[in-house]
Parts: sequence; C-alpha cells; structure tokens
Amino acid sequence: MEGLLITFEGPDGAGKTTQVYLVDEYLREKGYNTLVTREPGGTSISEEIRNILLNSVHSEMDALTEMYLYAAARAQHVKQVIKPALREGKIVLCDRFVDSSIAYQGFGRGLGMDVVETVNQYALQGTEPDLTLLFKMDIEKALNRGRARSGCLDRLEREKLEFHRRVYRGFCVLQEKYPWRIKEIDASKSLDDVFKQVLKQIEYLIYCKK
Ligand code: T5A
Repeated sequence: MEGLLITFEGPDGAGKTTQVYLVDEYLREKGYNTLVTREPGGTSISEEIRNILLNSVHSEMDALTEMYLYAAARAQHVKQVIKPALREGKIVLCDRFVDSSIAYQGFGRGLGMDVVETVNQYALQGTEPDLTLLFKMDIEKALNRGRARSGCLDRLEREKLEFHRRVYRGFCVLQEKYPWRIKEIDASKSLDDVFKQVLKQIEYLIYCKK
C-alpha cells in the first residue's frame, strides 16, 4: 500500500493528541508501519520554531511573522519527515497540519484564507492529507480540558475567546470546502466513543486505498 497522510485538527484541547497515540498503537498491532508526528514540530528545526511560536514571551509577534514561521516549520517537516515516510509506504499520523494555519492565521488572525493557502503551497510541495479528522466540540470546554491537563497556557491558548471562535469558524469553512477529505469527529464524547468514530474513518480510508 502507498503511504497515507492522516491529519488531526480542531480547537486547542479537543483531544487530538490522545487519539493520535491510541490510533498509532491500534495500527501497529494490526501490522501497519506508522509514523507519529506533529505541527509545529516534527524535526529539530521545526521544534525550535515551535518553541518561538508557542512561547508566551513573544506577545508582540506580528500575524504575518506567525504565518511564515508556521509555514517555515512545515516546509522543513514535509521535506525531511513526511515525504520520505510516505515514499516508504508509512501511515503518517500528524497532530495538526496546514488546516490549522488556515483556521488560526487565516481566520483567527484575519489574514484571510487565500493568503495563507498561497504561502503554504510552497511549504507543502504538493503534499495533501488523505484524510483529516476534525475534532469538534464546544471551544470553552476544549480549552478547559487543555488547561486542566497542563496548568500553564501557551501564546495561542492565551488568546481571547473571540479569537478561538474565529478559528473554529475557519475549521467549519474548511469542512464545507473539502467535505471529501475532512471528516467530523464529535470530540465531546467519551475517549472510547471518540476512538470508535476515529477508527471508523481510518479503516474506511485504508479499505478504499487497498
Ligand atoms: N497552530 C498550529 C497554528 O496557529 N497554526 C498552525 O499552522 C499550527 C500547526 C499548537 C498551537 O499552534 C496553533 C494551534 C495551537 O494553538 P499544541 O500544544 O500542539 O499547540 O496545541 P493542541 O494541538 O491544541 O494540543 P493540546 O494538547 O492542547 O490539545 P489536544 O491535542 O487536542 O488535546 P489532548 O489530547 O492533549 O487532550 C487534552 C486533555 O483532555 C483529555 C486528555 O486526557 C488531556 O488531559 N481528553 C479528554 N477528556 C475527556 N474526554 C475525552 N474524549 C478526552 N480526550 C482527551
């Protein structure tokens, strides 16, 4: 089987990372060759960019700078990790990807979808997710889940609720634009229930690609 890129998207704290690792364990037990990675991050350069982006010290960061830094981290990640893994036939499970840039920088920061998509075309080098799982739930509840876990907030999590509302709307617009790729997950449910929804989509994708 050729490699597959599966991305996990949604508001902060919706439970994406938890599911990435559950899916990884499940697929490995079934004998699939998987790779877990994340954005921003996934390479040493991209992880350094992540530290700049999420550090709450940088409260003065301009929206354009932010967009380019996410895209720069992505360009390195795609070239160094994602493309090679896909060539090797791996199932790549990526915690956030380009849709986050469109939602957060395009809608949240107000840079617009077109600008963010255009800049990211260069970073993506033709790479597109085969499936995107969009974790949807009340954003305040999701943010509280994240807060309860870590206690401290990163630069993006510190943004006002209105920012997170715009981001969420961005994800909804993307879902409408790419319904064949973006599948909704009701993230408000229990861990087991969310896992079942996620597996249903992934197993269907694998079945279709066989
Ligand atoms: N960003 C990212 C951009 O602005 N542009 C971009 O291009 C990209 C790629 C990244 C930040 O950068 C922004 C988005 C982000 O703000 P991050 O830390 O990677 O920062 O952000 P998140 O992906 O949001 O990571 P979180 O860890 O905060 O959220 P998750 O992964 O959605 O949630 P998770 O799995 O860690 O779970 C949170 C808590 O909830 C519990 C877990 O046990 C955990 O305690 N939980 C549940 N509780 C009840 N029911 C369930 N079903 C649960 N599932 C998990």
